[in-house]
Amino acid sequence: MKITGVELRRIAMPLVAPFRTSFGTETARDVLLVRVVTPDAEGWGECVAMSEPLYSPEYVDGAAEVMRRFLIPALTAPPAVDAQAVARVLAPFKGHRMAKAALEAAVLDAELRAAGRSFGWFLGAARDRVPCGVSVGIMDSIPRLLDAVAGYVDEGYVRVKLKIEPGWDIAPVRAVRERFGDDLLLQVDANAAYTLAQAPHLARLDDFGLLLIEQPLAEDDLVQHAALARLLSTPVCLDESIESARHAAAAISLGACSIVNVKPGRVGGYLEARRIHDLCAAHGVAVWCGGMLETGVGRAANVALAALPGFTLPGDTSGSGRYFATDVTEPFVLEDGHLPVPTGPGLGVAPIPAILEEVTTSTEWIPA
Ligand code: NPG
Repeated sequence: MKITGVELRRIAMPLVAPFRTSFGTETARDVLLVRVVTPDAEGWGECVAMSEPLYSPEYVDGAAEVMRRFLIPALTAPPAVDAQAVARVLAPFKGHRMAKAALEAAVLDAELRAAGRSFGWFLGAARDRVPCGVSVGIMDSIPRLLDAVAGYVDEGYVRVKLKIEPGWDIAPVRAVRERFGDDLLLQVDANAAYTLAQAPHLARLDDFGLLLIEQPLAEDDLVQHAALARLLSTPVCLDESIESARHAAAAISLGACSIVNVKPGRVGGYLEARRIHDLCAAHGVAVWCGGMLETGVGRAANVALAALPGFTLPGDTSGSGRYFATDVTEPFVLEDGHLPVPTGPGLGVAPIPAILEEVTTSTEWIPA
């Protein structure tokens, strides 16, 4: 496939409610969409970098800059490129995995649309719908948290993840357990907010029958995560620490985690995400699909990935309405706690032109 050019499109998507984590509060999603144009088809990718480098070193302006200056010229230079080749062509440029993932997804989408095949087919989806969890931000008070969780449980979410940080951990978890009972699938996510010295405190979470504790320590603390895992009965899951299949292999050998959150943007794309899935499956390590407040473009691909057989835990693949009043694609709507895996060519969804125009803040065309 010869790439004719790539469009970078920034869109502003207000969130239905502020989303607070241990690293910051998001009130709107500043999204960079990429549209790869080829003679046969065009494809979309969503870059999951946030406006500020608080979750990871990448941020939206930086992603746009590295794409226009280095990644897109490298991708459009060869006479032809396919999705399998994207990571290799971009490998000389260090890091910038979220930027690379968006470009790879757009090339894959174009390729699959041209072939009339879906993401789910390409990745190896084993089911036609996936069970959905919801990630609940840090709130001002426990009554507010309980109201929010009650709303999501009523909507049918099959698993709840609570964001935690020092000062907002044991009490909210206890309150949610007491109110919703032991059958609620419940997990917590610290986004690297603790140190190993706080292990005795984190061990108090062991009383609440959590599915897992996600990324308690800093992203480069693999050895400390292994030490922590030995001190907790709650399974340790890693997110920020796992940027590649190599990191996953190292974490598993060290005993740093027994569960992995797979986010395609964080690991450089859906192909690397599938490699992590395969590696974890071979080691009996469960994986689940994380979320980065994606629009329907990124969500479609995530739902396809979450349908692979090793994704044995519900993901942060919530319905569009959990994030946005109006999604840029046709909305993903929960049915009985599940989302259907799109079956149409490529992502199976595409931005709706009129909605896209309304939310666009800038566009840039980068010809080959
Ligand atoms: O449902 O998409 C979602 C949000 C899931 O909690 C979620 N994402 O740390 O995993 C995370 C967190 C996140 C959101 C991280 C935005 C970075 C940016």
